Amino acid sequence: MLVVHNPEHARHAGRHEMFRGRLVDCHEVPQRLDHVLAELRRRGIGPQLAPLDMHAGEDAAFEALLRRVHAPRYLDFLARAWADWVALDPANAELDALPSVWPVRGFRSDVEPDNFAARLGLYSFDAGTPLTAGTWIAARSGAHGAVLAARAVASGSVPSAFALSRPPGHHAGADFFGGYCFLNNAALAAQALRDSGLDRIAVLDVDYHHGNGTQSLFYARADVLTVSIHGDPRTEYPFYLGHADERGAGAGEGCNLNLPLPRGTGFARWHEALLQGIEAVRIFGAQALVVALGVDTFEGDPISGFQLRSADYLQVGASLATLGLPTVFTFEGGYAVAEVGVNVANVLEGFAG
Ligand code: OKP
Ligand code: ZN
Repeated sequence: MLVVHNPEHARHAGRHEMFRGRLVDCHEVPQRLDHVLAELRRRGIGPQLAPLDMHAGEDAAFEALLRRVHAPRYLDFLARAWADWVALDPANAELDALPSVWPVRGFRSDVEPDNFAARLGLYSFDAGTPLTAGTWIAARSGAHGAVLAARAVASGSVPSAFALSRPPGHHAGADFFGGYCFLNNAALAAQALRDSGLDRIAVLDVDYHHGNGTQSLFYARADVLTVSIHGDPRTEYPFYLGHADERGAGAGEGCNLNLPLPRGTGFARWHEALLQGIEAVRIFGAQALVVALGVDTFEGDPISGFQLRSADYLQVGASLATLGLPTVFTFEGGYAVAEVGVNVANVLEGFAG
């Protein structure tokens, strides 16, 4: 299992997120990735490479891919956002930028405002995703790692790869951030697999939260199947997407599968949903698989509501491996910091058999 880790990840370090009227400590912290990498090293899962070990210098194909999956004006906003924020007031350098105003139904999103707060809101959907000094460099380096992992798998040089990065990606859409996500690593990996000549790709999202960004990016496409198993959006974040009746649109009709489960769901029922998702991937005829790997389904997760135990993740990996597909894993959620390494490593170990 090739591991492409992101050495820039800690440059994205949020101070706080808005929750119930207060700024609270961030759940999505750098130590999450450190714990995963340490556990993979302890178990000898590797080789472990950084993006620069795999591709030095300019990667024009990656730049072009980024601008096809994400809107150029959104990327340009992200690249400049921190400088714009600090230019408002030098004291902002010690604060995170959090949005507080959004264009809902009936407002215009075609005109990009000059006002920074207004642009921050145009390109986001929650106040829980701090934009910090190193957010862009961290997200961009992680996205590059996901694409490099996908290329390595597509070329056949490795059967599977884990793009170990943060911030995570599956909530990010073509032109918006939210849910701790800025660039959609899983979607970029899927598109990179397509660009490498594979015709049919499946993205299977096992994070506790619905992969709304990934769903929206591929919703009208027949070449990428998106499947997500998650807490029912009637009660669980991201609330406004992820229902079972969302099946895809136009040419993509039938190419999206949502498997929402109630808060409190344990492994037996969750694993039935996983088998259903795996069967959909098989029927679709996918030639490669992207697994959006969040382990916030863990019973000890501080912000989630499923009841998986650490040992269950071995079975998750083993079940995914029955597809026998070239596979790219991306790292998504998992906020029980002390256990996140063991849980992720168990999936990868179960997958490797
Ligand atoms: C990101 B990923 C908790 C509120 C929920 C957003 C959760 C984002 C999850 N205080 N905030 O899918 O793991
Ligand atoms: Zn999650």
